[in-house]
Amino acid sequence: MAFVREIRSLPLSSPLLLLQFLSFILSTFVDVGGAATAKVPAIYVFGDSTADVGNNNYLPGSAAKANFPHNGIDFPSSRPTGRFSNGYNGIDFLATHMGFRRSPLPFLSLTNKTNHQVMRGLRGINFASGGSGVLDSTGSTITLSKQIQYFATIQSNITARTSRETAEYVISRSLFLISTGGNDIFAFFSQNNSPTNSQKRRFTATLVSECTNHVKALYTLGARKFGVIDVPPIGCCPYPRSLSPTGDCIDLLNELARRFNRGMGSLMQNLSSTLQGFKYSIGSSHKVVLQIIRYPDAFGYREVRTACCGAGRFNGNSGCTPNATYCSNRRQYLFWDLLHPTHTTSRLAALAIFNGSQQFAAPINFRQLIEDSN
Ligand SMILES: *[C@@H]1O[C@H](CO)[C@@H](O)[C@H](O)[C@H]1NC(C)=O
Ligand SMILES: *[C@@H]1O[C@H](CO)[C@@H](O)[C@H](O)[C@H]1NC(C)=O
Ligand SMILES: *[C@@H]1O[C@H](CO)[C@@H](O)[C@H](O)[C@H]1NC(C)=O
Ligand SMILES: *[C@@H]1O[C@H](CO)[C@@H](O)[C@H](O)[C@H]1NC(C)=O
Ligand SMILES: CC(=O)N[C@H]1CO[C@H](CO)[C@@H](O)[C@@H]1O
Repeated sequence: MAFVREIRSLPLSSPLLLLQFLSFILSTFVDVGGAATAKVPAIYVFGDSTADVGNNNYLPGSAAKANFPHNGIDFPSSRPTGRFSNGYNGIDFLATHMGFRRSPLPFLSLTNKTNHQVMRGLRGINFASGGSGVLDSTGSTITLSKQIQYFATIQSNITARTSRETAEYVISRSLFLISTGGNDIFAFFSQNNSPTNSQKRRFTATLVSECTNHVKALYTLGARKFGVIDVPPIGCCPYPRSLSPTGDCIDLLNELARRFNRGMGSLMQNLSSTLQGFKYSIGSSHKVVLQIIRYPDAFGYREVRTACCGAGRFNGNSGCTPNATYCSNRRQYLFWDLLHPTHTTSRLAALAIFNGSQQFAAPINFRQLIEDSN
């Protein structure tokens, strides 16, 4: 119930705004692929399974993997790559919009040859790891702190092999993409599904404060342009719905996501007014997903509750494994598996975040962020 109230009160529901949103999407579809040269030297990606392009494939014991069918069924050659998607994920589309021919490679796929790392590092690297969170205690995969340590080794290799000036030039003009927070919220929820207001406040304040350390660590290593992707209404994923007796979204998860997102907005604004040269945009996958849930028809969706691939209620009881069933009309599904969006949803979200209005990316969109050359 609270969830319904929430989406009704969103200020982006006027038909005019929706029309503008749709028309920019149509105009941008034509643009994609015609991209010429990259608009930033490199993209460095940090976060969880919403951004992982295969790092976890290199972690033998990890449970958070997607390098098996039916994942990747719509990827070129129907190849599972470790992306939690039927095709590409949001990072892939953002990289294309920024003029790259492909998404930056997973850090763990790079060989240990310093030259190779430096060459790749100059074009961007993806450090994201499915299952990770803001907190080191969340998940058992490559923590965000560890991802930043990996970047530090790349930064020092670039500096050693080129020059301090080159490293500073490349890194300060590159985009640092961060997509994280959802797993911390799930972990908190699994330990306490009826927290008091002060417990909620304390938890999200801890997350935001830990993010302050992460972002400052990257700034110290030379990062200046930050693209943060906020936490979607994760209470509406097929997995939480499958736990809910009524099949409704789990409000508490959505509320924690909103609190964390608000805190991140405040944090980034504060950092931009205190740290020299600090620039940022927060892309709202949250608002894109709420729009799709509210206006499925307008976006060509037929199913916004059940996952395309999985098992059990809402296909939300287990992941997309080789023995799971999957849908044929994948373009009409919001969710690919119990927790992740489809290729189609990721494409829509990336377009809105890259080139949309302030509803979807604020205070500027990702295009404006990377075109800012000061
Ligand atoms: C971004 O949107 C503007 C209109 O707001 C449009 O002119 C432009 O072609 C779009 N660019 C891309 C790369 O999508
Ligand atoms: C790089 O070296 C480390 C430790 O020496 C090793 O664990 C890792 O598997 C190596 N990575 C690759 C891609 O060979
Ligand atoms: C941002 O700054 C304001 C004003 O100093 C402060 O009240 C707020 O707590 C800060 N937010 C974060 C997340 O640091
Ligand atoms: C599907 O396979 C997974 C492991 O790949 C297994 O845990 C699960 O029980 C299987 N489910 C069914 C319905 O066979
Ligand atoms: C020259 C230099 O800084 N080399 C470092 C490159 O990164 C690896 C780790 O990935 C370090 O072990 C090297 O010392």
